[in-house]
Amino acid sequence: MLAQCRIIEFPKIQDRRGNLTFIEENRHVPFEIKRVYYLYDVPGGESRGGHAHKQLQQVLIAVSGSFDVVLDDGFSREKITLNRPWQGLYIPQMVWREIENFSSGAVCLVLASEFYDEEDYYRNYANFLRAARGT
Ligand code: T46
Repeated sequence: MLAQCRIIEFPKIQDRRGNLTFIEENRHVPFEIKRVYYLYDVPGGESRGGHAHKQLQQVLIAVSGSFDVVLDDGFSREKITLNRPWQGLYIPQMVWREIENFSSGAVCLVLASEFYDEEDYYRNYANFLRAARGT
């Protein structure tokens, strides 16, 4: 599953008045966008995430500032820094994620393929590992 995580480059319209990036479902992200949410005002040293999803696919974007995303598919781990508002990180289902090292003023915008459903979460790492490894 980690191999399916990837950085997506969105269109960037550069202008002397400032830059503009747009995102269209099923074109720039590989799913229909059913939900948008964002993380902001994250205190220094705090982290978010610490779970995986059974079905949900998401794209994370650092629309302001920067943060690190630690990805874990139950077999290997990788850390990716997001700090460019024209890039998104695609995360498919069954990938444990932790979001940490938020810069001051960072905003993490998330595009999600499904409505919010607590039943879709693995919030316990041992349970996630069992499911990911099929043990
Ligand atoms: C993820 C990272 C990046 C809702 O009611 N609706 C929502 O759409 C979401 C995302 C959360 N909630 C509720 C559920 C909890 O009572 O908000 C509370 C905090 O959620 P959570 O602890 O899951 O927040 P994060 O920042 O740890 O994780 C969230 C997403 O849940 C997760 O899918 O990938 O952001």
